[in-house]
Amino acid sequence: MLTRNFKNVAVATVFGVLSGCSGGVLDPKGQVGADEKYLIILSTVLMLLVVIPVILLTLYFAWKYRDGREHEVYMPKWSHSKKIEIVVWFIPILIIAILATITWQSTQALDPYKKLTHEKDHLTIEVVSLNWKWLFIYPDQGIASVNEVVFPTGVPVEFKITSDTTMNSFFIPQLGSQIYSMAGMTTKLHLIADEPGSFEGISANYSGAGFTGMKFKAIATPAQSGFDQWVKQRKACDQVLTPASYQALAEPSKNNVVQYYSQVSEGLFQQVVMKYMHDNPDTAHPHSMDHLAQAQPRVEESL
Ligand SMILES: [Cu+2]
Repeated sequence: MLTRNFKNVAVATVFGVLSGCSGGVLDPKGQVGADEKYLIILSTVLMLLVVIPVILLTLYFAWKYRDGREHEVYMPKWSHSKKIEIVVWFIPILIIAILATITWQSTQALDPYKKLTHEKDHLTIEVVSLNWKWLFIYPDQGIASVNEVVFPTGVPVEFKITSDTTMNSFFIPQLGSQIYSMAGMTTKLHLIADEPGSFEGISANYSGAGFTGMKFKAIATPAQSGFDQWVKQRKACDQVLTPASYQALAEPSKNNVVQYYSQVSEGLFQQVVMKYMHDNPDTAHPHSMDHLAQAQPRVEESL
């Protein structure tokens, strides 16, 4: 009876702990997220190879050399052990070498700027972080949305990200990789959803009073047709994103509802980026998006 109760409690605990993972980085719904979950688990296990023996040996030595012990050999002149030296040097070096190799390979493989290898073309979505909401512009579809981003399942998405305010961090935990959004710069992130669903999107970088409400839904439609239909619906609404209505949108506001724009004035994203560059003679002339992306140092390098 007692055993069965214990089992129930144990099972409930395990499920309780695991359910805490749903919706986070340990519950990935796309290839990038899945690769990163594997990395997290692999590096944790490698580090536990050191941590667990250290904990066990600490307890063992505390017990072995306890006060009042008998029959231990007393060696006051002891000073060196090849065996111990080998263990304390070789094992950490080996683990660091393995971690370094994995880090090197995975930073190349999971480079957020690198296009995903996929038979389908990338869908481009431009992201602007505002106080305190997210604006998504679909340059090819000519529409925009606030606090909701929609794309088809199984299609790689290229996010081009900037900020019209302080630094934020664009993060959809279940799809993987977060990246900073910064004024006057474009950062890039390539993600894919392998399963349809609605995923939480957040800013992973505190940006002031309305920060807690600065959330968005990332919706992966089951098929391309679902996305096309969503675009069609957005085209039907009557709000238009012009430089003037953008100015109104960019005013600080908290806990924003989802909004849609059926049209977006051409090059708005680029204008937002360039807004912060006018004092720099090197960048004062108009740039094409691609030129801009190439000319900028990458975020990692510039930090
Ligand atoms: Cu130039």
